[in-house]
Amino acid sequence: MLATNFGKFTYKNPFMNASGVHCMTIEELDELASSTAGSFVTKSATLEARAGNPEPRYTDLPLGSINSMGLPNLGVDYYLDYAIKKQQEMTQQAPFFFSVAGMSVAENIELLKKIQESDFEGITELNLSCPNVPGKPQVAYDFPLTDQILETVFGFFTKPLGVKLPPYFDLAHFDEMAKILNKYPLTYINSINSIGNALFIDPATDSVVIKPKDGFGGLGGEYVKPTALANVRAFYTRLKPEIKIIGTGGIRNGQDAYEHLLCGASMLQIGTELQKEGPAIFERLTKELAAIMKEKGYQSISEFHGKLKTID
Ligand code: RRO
Repeated sequence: MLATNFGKFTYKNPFMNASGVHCMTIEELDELASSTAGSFVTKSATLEARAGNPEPRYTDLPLGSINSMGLPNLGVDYYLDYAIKKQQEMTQQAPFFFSVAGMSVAENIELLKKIQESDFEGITELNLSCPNVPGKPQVAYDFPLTDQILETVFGFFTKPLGVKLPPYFDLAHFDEMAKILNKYPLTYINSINSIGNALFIDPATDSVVIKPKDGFGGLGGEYVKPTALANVRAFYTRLKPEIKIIGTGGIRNGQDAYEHLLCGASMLQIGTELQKEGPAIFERLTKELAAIMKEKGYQSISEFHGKLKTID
């Protein structure tokens, strides 16, 4: 009932983790692989391992979360070794996702060359939207730079590739980014990364709640759902149909998942709520989404996928 088409792949259900949550170590990745989730993605990797920003660097908030992790990860070789071993063991036909986030254009190219030359057969996600590395602006807010990176990457990269995008807030920006993305043989885009550089104040202490960047960090959870839905919808109506969409942002229950699918998402990633509930959340979400579909008389996602109604 919950099977979802994603280009030439079919997943048993659309749910997976959002990169960064429950995917730093082999132990966490194995827990996702053996959970109810339809797939999973590894923590965005850099060439060398990184410790990330000083703690506290993640806090749950009343309606979501704020983080400034600063790209902590165990280095690309750690995840690539795991991925190549894991892909042999997996009984599912559809492959999992491997995320990379270089700190420069040159590092992104080097990371993707490494994946291209490796035995990894899954899908690669290029994260162009990390909001939390001091002194490094989010790449995907620089349109010419994004275009230039994609042009270079598709000069040599022949495996399935998607990009993780930050939220956009203006129709002109959706138009401009879609025009760039449509030039390339992308497998998918993932919208949205956290809303960058939010600020949360603890009313009891008059203080910010995370240490890095004087409290500025990426906002996730319930706060961001309307922005995430807008980004999924805006790209679904602008991108060529070969480019699939992963909807990420504010999914806490079956209704949130249903809305992302209605806007045109084909896979769904869970960040903040997975952090709060752990991998058992996937069982709950699949049940809740199936119950909504049953109530509405749908037998498959394809019957309502992308079919958001507007008012004449
Ligand atoms: O590690 C992080 O601080 C981080 C990354 Br790379 C990202 O893409 N999104 C986010 O909210 N945090």
